[in-house]
This record gives sequence, structure tokens and C-alpha cells, in this order.
Amino acid sequence: MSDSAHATNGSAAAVERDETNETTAADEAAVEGDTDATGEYTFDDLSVVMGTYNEEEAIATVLEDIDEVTDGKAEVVCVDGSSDRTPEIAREHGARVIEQEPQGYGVAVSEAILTPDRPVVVTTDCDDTYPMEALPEFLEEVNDGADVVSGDRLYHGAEAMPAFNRFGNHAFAALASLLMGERVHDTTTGMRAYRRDVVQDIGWTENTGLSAELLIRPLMRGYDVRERPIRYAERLGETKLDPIGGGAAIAKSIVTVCLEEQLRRF
Ligand SMILES: Nc1nc2c(ncn2[C@@H]2O[C@H](COP(=O)(O)OP(=O)(O)O)[C@@H](O)[C@H]2O)c(=O)[nH]1
Ligand SMILES: [Mg+2]
Repeated sequence: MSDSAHATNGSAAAVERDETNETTAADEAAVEGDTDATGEYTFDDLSVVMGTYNEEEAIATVLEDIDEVTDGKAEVVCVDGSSDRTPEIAREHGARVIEQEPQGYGVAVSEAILTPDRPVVVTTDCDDTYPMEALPEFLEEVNDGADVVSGDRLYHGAEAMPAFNRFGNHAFAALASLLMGERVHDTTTGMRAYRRDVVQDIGWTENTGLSAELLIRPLMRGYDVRERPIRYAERLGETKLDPIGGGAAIAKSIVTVCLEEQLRRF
């Protein structure tokens, strides 16, 4: 894994893309081992947060995976708008559930990221598409100095993603890269780790486009943002995003947020 300088707020942003996504026993030992002595974050410092909207097919699997990978130590927060049994299943699995009228992805996820008191916050979707096995590696990157670790689904091809979405995601990444002047590869991924300070210190404005905003604003403010390849699996249950209307909203968010951040620099 390559090193990067820890960029301070206001300095040039560091975006890296690593070519490996292997989690080894050594990685897990590094995350779990001897943390009091080193002052590094452990799974006890981690909150995994998500919006949940009628995800009863997937939620048990997602929460069991988090439990298994983090040895039951990570806190889980679900901001839920479901009319099915999702919130009951979440509570049965020990998650903290915040009920909210369904108002879109970003309304749920912005509440979810601002809820935890723990210093490291990881977002995911509640659809079994994201690899919870990557949590140790994400935490290790934060311990290595990253402010944001962004799961790049497109590196490995994201074959489980519908072709239209995959094309759209490549286009969003190209657009954002052009407007930021920094190459990014996956702007709409749902799996990222953040230092809590980053999510608390920035004001979030977008709804469907929140995922792109969560990458673009920290990057353009000089935080240490690193993309790391992740595997992406087929979804359990139905998507909640309308590909055409949602795609247009995301493109609009990318343009708006990039322009706002460029103006903020002057
Ligand atoms: N609470 C809440 N969660 C939502 C809402 N819209 C989407 N979600 C959740 O946000 C996550 C992302 O949505 P998803 O359908 O997976 O979008 P996709 O990955 O683009 O297909 C999932 O866990 C959804 O259940 C909403 O209006 N309210
Ligand atoms: Mg999803």
C-alpha cells in the first residue's frame, strides 16, 4: 500500500487509488492489536451507518456481516423510513434505529452520519452490495492518516451493477474529475469511512447527490481522501433510486457542489 502525506485542510488534496483490496489476517491484527498502546482506532471506535428503506430482504445479512467482521464491536445506526419489518429486524440485531419519513437517500444518510459519537463513521447501503470484509482495511487507512476512505466499485469492473448505472457512474466520475481538477474514479459509492470531524465540520446540502457531495467537498477542502478498490455484489431487494431522475439529480449536484467549492477558494 502506498503512502500519502496527510493533507491539511486548505492544502492540496491527495487522492490515491490502490491496486489491492485484500484483507489479510495481518491487517485485522493491525486493526485489533495493541490499540491502547498505539492510540490507533479500533472497532470500538467505529460506527457503521446507513439509510434503510424497505430492506427486509437484506438487513439481517448486512448487520450479521458487520457483527462478524468487527467482532460485535462496531456500533450500527439505521435511519429508517420503512413500512416493512426492516426496523424490527435491525433492533433485533442490536442496531440503533432512528425513524424518519422516507424523504430520499441524502436526508436519511446525512442524519445517519451526524448521529454517532464515535470518531470513525462508515457508510454503507443496506442491500448487501458492499463488502463489510473491507472494514478492517478502511479503518487501517484512517489510522494511516486518511480523513476519507472511499470504496471504488469501478476498479474491479462492478459487473453486478446494471450497465446503465455503470455507464452513468463512469460519466459522473469524469465530470467531477474535470470540474475538480483531480482524478476520481467512483463518486457515487455508498461505502466510505470518514473521520467524524470531517462530517461534522462540513455543511451538507444534497439529497440524491449526497454521496458525490461527501467525496467532493472534503477533497476540494484539502482533506486526505483516498479511493480504495472494493468488490460490488448484486443487490438483495429492489433499488430505491430511479436511474434517470436520480442520475440527473446526481449530475446537477456534482456541478453545483464543484462550483460552490471552487468559489469558496477565492
Ligand atoms: N431512510 C431512507 N433510506 C433510503 C431512502 N432512499 C434510499 N434509502 C436507502 O439508501 C440506500 C441506498 O439506496 P439504494 O436503493 O441501494 O440505491 P442504489 O444503490 O443506487 O440502487 C439503501 O440502503 C436504501 O434503503 C429514503 O428515502 N429513506
Ligand atoms: Mg445500493
